[in-house]
Amino acid sequence: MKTFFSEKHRLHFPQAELSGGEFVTPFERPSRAEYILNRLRDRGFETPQAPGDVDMKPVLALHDAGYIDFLESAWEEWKAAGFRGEIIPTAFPARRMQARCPDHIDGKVGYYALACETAMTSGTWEAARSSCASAQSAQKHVASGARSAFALCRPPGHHAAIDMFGGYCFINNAAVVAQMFRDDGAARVAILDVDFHHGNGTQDIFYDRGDVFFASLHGKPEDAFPYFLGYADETGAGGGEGTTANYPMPPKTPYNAWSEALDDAIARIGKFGAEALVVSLGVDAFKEDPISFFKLESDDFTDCGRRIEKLGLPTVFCMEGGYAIEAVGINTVNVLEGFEGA
Ligand code: OKP
Ligand code: ZN
Repeated sequence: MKTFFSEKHRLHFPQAELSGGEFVTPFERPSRAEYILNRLRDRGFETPQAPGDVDMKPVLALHDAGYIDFLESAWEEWKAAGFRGEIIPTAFPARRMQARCPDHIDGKVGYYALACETAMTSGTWEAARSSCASAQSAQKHVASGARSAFALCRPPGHHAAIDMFGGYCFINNAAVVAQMFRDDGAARVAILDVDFHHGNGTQDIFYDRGDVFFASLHGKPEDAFPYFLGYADETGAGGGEGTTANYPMPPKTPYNAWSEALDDAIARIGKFGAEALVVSLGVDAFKEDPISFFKLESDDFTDCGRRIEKLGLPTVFCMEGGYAIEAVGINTVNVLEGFEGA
């Protein structure tokens, strides 16, 4: 399987994440990519290919134009306002307030944020674009006939909604890949999100569309980030009724229960008639993940890859989360090896 990766991910390295009332080193940090790269190399994968330039057309087809403008200019506006730290939102359009975008950058940041753990810095926008570019190059490789490809995306994407960043995400890479498969002529596309966290952004983007099926396995919203989406009774709306499938699961969920949900999601995707598959590949369902609560073992990820392969679909894997950093490489590559027949 070919892999795609941009060194520009390093341009996104905030120093601080607000967690439990403290500023800590962000869980989503550049070294995560190193562990994955090392493991890919050790297991005999070809050297990852650098992506081409990002194509903003499918990005703008899914994300709000004002949101993309905001991401592009946020750092300059933040500096121009005289702020000296990293960009962190502090005020939000909460219940019964106005949903109008303010002019001041401090207000704009809150308007376009869904949470405040995710800081932005001078290189964040360029890194987010390069992450999306890797996903796009992987899609092009598969669209031109390869069975599968892996995009080592950093920053990740599945929390990025139509017009909101947060949960370490800015551009929804997996959604962009799905849209590109549609634009290339696939009538129906599926996105399978196996990251521990609900893919609220992906769900938001495709909620009322019947052409893209979205399935997510995740910690139940009563107990896990992003808290405000991902219930089982969210099944799609309008033309997209029935094309969203959520599998919220409780603390300590082991692989036997998790894999039942996986099999159900896979069966639904098969019945839907998807012609291409995008996997939001987070490996934070791992038992030792520091911010998650499922109990998957490293070998379970290999089995997960095998089960996904049985769909027989052209498949693009986009990296999402996984924070037990030394195991992130092992678990990620296990999924890819399982898919390839290990
Ligand atoms: C991003 B992805 C740490 C809480 C962290 C944000 C989690 C974002 C996960 N105290 N909350 O889905 O892996
Ligand atoms: Zn996650």
